[in-house]
Amino acid sequence: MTKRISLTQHLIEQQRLHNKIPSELRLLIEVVGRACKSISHAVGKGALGEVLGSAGSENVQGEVQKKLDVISNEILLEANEWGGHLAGMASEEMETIHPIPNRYPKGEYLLMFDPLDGSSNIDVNVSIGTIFSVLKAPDGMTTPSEKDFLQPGTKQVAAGYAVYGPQTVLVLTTGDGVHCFTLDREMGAWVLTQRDMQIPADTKEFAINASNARHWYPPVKRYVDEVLAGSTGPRGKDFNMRWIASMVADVHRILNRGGVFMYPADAREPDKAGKLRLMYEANPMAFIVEQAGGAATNGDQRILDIQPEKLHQRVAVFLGSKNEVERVTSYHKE
Ligand code: P6P
Repeated sequence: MTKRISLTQHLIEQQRLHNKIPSELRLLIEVVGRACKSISHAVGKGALGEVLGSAGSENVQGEVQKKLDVISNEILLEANEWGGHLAGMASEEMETIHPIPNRYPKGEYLLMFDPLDGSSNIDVNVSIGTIFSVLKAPDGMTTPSEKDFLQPGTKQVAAGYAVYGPQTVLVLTTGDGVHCFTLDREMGAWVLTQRDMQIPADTKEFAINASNARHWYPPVKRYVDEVLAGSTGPRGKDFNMRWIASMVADVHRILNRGGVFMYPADAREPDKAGKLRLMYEANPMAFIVEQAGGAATNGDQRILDIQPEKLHQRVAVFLGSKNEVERVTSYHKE
């Protein structure tokens, strides 16, 4: 077995050997890693920690907040406020951006996150996770405003997610491949367990919430009908379907064995945007997927090229095995 190295050693190697990441960014990623360990601990307690169920409030999305949504958001805010590497934060759980309090030093990065993705799975013990994205603050910025966060996904300097499942894993890219760390609970350390993850270009597995089929636009309906027809249809091979309703878990499966994940816009939304959020779900996942040799579009263009207009804007998402994403995207263009 190859010698295991920690997240810290991996990041220092990236910083020192490859000059890929500045020390401030390394520190930021380590702080986020520590926060994800704390969230994993809180999630793992379940009913014993009296952290299940609803918080009795709604977030900016109009979704009922779970206690663990609020706890996870607080953990990330508190862990990152004092470090001196951030100029501001934004979260799915907060309507406006969260500037760094004046009593703390400011840094040059902006951090966005979905603190606990897949909340509908919390109370039934199905994998959930944290998704995060890091941007550089615009040059000359003093006090951050929402517009400073509205940068296309190509400007991300780091992105990652944690999955709180049978294992707790942290998957990270800083633009130099995708690497996976598994939490060693005895040592409390993130240990490198997979380097340079690669998504197979072809797959026999697709992920979509099929209960929305009657609302889909024709290109999605055509793609899904073809994969459902399997070896009897134009694809000439049988497909399997998975839908965990936790994006982090579906994406992690795809990173490990290929697949195509789809959350399309459908006839229910007049603005044709879909459900998932661009800044702290689609962009970080698109950066990771592309770094692993996959593709990510909104059916029309590369997700990373989209110029954001609003902090919580939604976007249609097709991501995963390159050849399948290109196929379903091509159907949108016919
Ligand atoms: P649906 C979780 O709420 C989430 O944002 C993603 O993690 C997941 O892929 C999707 O929504 C599930 O949506 O409509 O199937 O419940």
